[in-house]
Amino acid sequence: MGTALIYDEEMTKYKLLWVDPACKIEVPERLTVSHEALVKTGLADRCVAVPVREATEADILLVHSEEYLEAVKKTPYMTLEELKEFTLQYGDVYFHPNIYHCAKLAAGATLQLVDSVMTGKVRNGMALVRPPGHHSMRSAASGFCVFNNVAIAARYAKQKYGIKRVLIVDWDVHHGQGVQYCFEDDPSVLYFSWHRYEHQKYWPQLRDSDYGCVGKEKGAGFNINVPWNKVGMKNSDYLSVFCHVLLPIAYEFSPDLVLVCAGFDSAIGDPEGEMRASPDVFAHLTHLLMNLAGGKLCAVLEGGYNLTSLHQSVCQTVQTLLGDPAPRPANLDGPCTSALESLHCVRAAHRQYWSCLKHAAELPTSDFSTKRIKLDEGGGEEEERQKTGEEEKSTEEEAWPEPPKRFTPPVSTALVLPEGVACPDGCKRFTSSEDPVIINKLREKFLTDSDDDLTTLSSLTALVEKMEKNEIGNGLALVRDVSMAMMCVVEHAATAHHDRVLIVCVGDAVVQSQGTDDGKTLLVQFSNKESEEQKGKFHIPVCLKKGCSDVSGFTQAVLGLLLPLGYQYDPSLVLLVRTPGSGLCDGAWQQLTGLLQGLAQGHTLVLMQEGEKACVGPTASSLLGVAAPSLGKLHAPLTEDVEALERLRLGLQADWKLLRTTAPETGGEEH
Ligand code: Q9C
Ligand code: ZN
Repeated sequence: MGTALIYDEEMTKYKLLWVDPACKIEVPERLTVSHEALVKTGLADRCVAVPVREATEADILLVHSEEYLEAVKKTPYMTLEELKEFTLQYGDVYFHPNIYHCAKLAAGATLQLVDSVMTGKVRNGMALVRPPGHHSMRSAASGFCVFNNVAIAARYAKQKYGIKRVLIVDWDVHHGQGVQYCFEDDPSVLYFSWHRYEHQKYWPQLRDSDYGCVGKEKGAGFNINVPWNKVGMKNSDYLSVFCHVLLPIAYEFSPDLVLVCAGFDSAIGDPEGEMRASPDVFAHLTHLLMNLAGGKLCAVLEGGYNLTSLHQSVCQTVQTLLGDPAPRPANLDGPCTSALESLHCVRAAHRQYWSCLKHAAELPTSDFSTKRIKLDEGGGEEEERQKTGEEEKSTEEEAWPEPPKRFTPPVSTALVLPEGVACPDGCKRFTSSEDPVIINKLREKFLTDSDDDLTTLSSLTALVEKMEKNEIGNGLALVRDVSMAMMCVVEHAATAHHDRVLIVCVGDAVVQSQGTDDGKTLLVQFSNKESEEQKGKFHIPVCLKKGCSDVSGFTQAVLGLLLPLGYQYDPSLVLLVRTPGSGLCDGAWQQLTGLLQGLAQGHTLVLMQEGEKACVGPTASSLLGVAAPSLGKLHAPLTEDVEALERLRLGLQADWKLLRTTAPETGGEEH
């Protein structure tokens, strides 16, 4: 199952024909540069090329009014003066004799992508389109957008394929107000957007873009706005919003299809966004969405105006859709105070709608909107001055390193299996040549004389080395004694140049905590054992009342606790251990396996006890990059579990800043 790429040069054939400083950044080269980069890196060749088509009138009318369509339809016949005149009624957009044609192709390309994914021709894909769509409204063009490509696609997918729930993730740096207005009273389409806001000082300067706009009537709770009130947001800020807002809600919502308003003006170097996230953050954002909706994900280009950061970000996104392991995320030092304020406000605004947020901290009485209201009234001059100073600084061109080359290991998934257990398709059965010296060492260290054990352990050590050399991506071993195998891997990893190992333990394996406080290993253990005390920064027991059998509680722990810990720890190897009787269902286990592959360049080694043969197939498929099946709509987790998790997070957030969801001095004045 492949990745679709939809592009047509025709969409480069319109441009700004007069002088307009607000529009001069939206150039045809945005598309050519992105496409050329995909060709040059060989990524385009690995995709399934799908042709564009023109959206039909019926398609366009799913979102837009007849009057608006009729008006736009006339633009190909207008003179330059008439085009200018026509443009004036809208904000920050321009028309050209060929833009109507391109706008039909942009919407049609998006629908071709939806068709390819929904019919199973491909698993996922990206459409490179111009003009973008997310600002355009029922009867208005706006912000370079003519037709709302993604909004049309959401309605189209629901109508044509009868799907119940669509998630739209808008990671463009602007608020897609057009998408919000289209679905604000519709609970079947969940819209998430983060955007530069600066307390309503930034375009499009709408109150409607603030966190308090959660949707209307039946759609209340299904519109999520994350306003950025400062520029300069980084990878940590983006990833913490994913872990603490978007993903928990998205998993609870359980979409049948994910559409991404994939604007890259939220990346470093962009003159509009002025944010500082590196292009490889999009590999992670993409990866984190790829296990929703059974992997059905359509990314559609929106903004992105720094040609370099744009093409780098596009390549990161497409390469991730293709299934290549994501690069290790660097410098995740936790979100900034302003991002934490936003995070806190959004979680508080949505806690009444989503059970995953029920225990989010309430908003303090002096909530942050007071600041905005003061600004509206002409106050906040002090802040005005500060902001001006900052803007002078940020106009300096900022350089950033080119994202490191990502390459796929020659062997994706290697399995160490006892004789008689079949090796699933696509995986390689792994045995090491048995070096007697190594065998002897292992015999002494682990006090075992079982030849089977020794063969397994020596294979495991060889596998760990091959992962470090990137010759093998990930692996799975079915072993007689998981605890012994785990100790063996951890010891060997250190000598095999693995700097940090994240151990994720599902169930109550006997875990020796000795040696885990030097930071070389971080152990996170999920079980129902009545609370073991937390044993320092690097040994974190997560106690769930019903162990791992409550999918909701478990998922919440994975998204809000394990992922941020894992991202901040940045391991070079993930050791995922499953003990018998953990109670975890296959689906949740596959989600866990899939999500963890965003870490350590995808180097995950799974250890399972011999009796769990039945789980080899599902695990191998997740390791191979097949999307985990959807867990379905999640019910409310157990209150005790949520409270326990919240306590755990609070206790750990001094050490692990990516766990924070509130600003250090909530409601305070500092930034
Ligand atoms: N400097 C998209 O990214 N201009 N549209 C804002 C403030 C409008 C962006 C002016 C930017 C529209 C798809
Ligand atoms: Zn944008």
